Amino acid sequence: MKPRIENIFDRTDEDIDAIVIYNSVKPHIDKTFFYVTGLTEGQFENCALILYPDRSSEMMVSKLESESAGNADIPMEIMENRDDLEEMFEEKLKDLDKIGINASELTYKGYMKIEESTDAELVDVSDAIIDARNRKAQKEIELLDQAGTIASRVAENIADKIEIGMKEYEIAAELSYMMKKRGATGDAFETISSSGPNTAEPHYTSGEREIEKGDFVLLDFGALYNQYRSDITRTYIMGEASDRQKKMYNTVLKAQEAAFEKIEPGIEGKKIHNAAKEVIDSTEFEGKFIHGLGHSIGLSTHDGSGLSPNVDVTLEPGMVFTVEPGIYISDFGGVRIEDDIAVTEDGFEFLTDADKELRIL
Ligand SMILES: [Mn+2]
Repeated sequence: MKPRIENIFDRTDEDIDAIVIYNSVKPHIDKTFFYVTGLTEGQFENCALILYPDRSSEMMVSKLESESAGNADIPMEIMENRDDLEEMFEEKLKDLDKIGINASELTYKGYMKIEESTDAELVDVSDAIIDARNRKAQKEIELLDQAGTIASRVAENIADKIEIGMKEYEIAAELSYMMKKRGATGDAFETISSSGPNTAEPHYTSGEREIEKGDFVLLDFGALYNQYRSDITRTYIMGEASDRQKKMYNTVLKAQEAAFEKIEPGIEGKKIHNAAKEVIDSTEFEGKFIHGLGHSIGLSTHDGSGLSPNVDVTLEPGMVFTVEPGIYISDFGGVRIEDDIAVTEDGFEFLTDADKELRIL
C-alpha cells in the first residue's frame, strides 16, 4: 500500500535506500508486514518485505502462502526453501549504501542474515515505523471498531455467566469462546481474569481461585479481528458491594470521564493521563493509580505509543488509544475500567461501547 510506505519514508532520513521488514517465526512476526501489505490472513513466517523510497515494494514469501500473499497488490517472489531468501537478499541488497531495519521487531538472527548479504550500513527506523503506524487509516479504524464491538458485546454478556464458585480460568475460557463465536480470530492477548485480592495486581493473568461473595472480578481481554485488536476491561462485584468498593469503582469511572473530556487533536498524551490521575489523587485513593493511562493499539496490543507521563505524543486524528485508569490496593483488590478510542478531527469516537455502570452480580 503506497500511502503506508510513504508514511514510513516521510519519517526517515532522506538517504535511506531501502527498508527491510523480515519476519522470524511466531511470535516474532513484525506486524509492519501486515501494515504495509494490508493482508489480513496468513502467518508469513520467515518472509520478508523490502520497501523503496519511490514507494514501490516487493515481498519474498514462502510457497505455502503465495495464495494469501497474492491478495496484496505488491510484486512477490516465491521461496521454494529457506536458502532462497539469502540469495534474494544478496541480489537485492548488496549494492545499497544504507538500509533501514525495524530494530524493535527484527530478531538478532534476522539482523545477521541481512548484514551478511550487504556492505550497507544498517540503521534503525523503528521510531518512524511506530509513528507511521500510530496514525491509522480509515480502513484500519473500521477493523479496530469491529474488534471493539466483539469485545464490548462479550463484556456485557459474560456478566450473566459468572457465578460464585467458578474458577478464574473458567471465565477466561468463556471469554475466549464467546469472542470466537462472534467472529474473532482469537484473543488479542492473554486474558486477565482475576478475582478478590488478585485484582490488585494489574498484570495478573488467571489462576485457580474460586469466585467468592464480595469479590471484585476484573476481566481485561480483547478480540483479534483480521489482524487488528481490541482491549477492554470491566470490573464487577459479586453478591454485595461494600461502600469502599463502590467508592473505588465510582472514582475510577470519574477518572476515565475526566480523561475523555480532554481527548482531542493537539493535546499532549501525558496531560490526559494527568487529568485522570488528579481525580484519583484527590480522594482517599491517592497514589493507588500505578500505571500509565493507556497505550496505542492496532496491529499490536501495545502499538508503541501511549497516554503516559513517560511518552511524548501529541494527539492527531487517526490515533487509537486505550483509556484505562485503575485503583489497586494490596490484599484488598483493584478496579480498572478500560475502553478504546480513536481520535477524530474534532474529538474522539469510542471503539468499545460496553455498559459500565457498576454491576453487582
Ligand atoms: Mn490495555
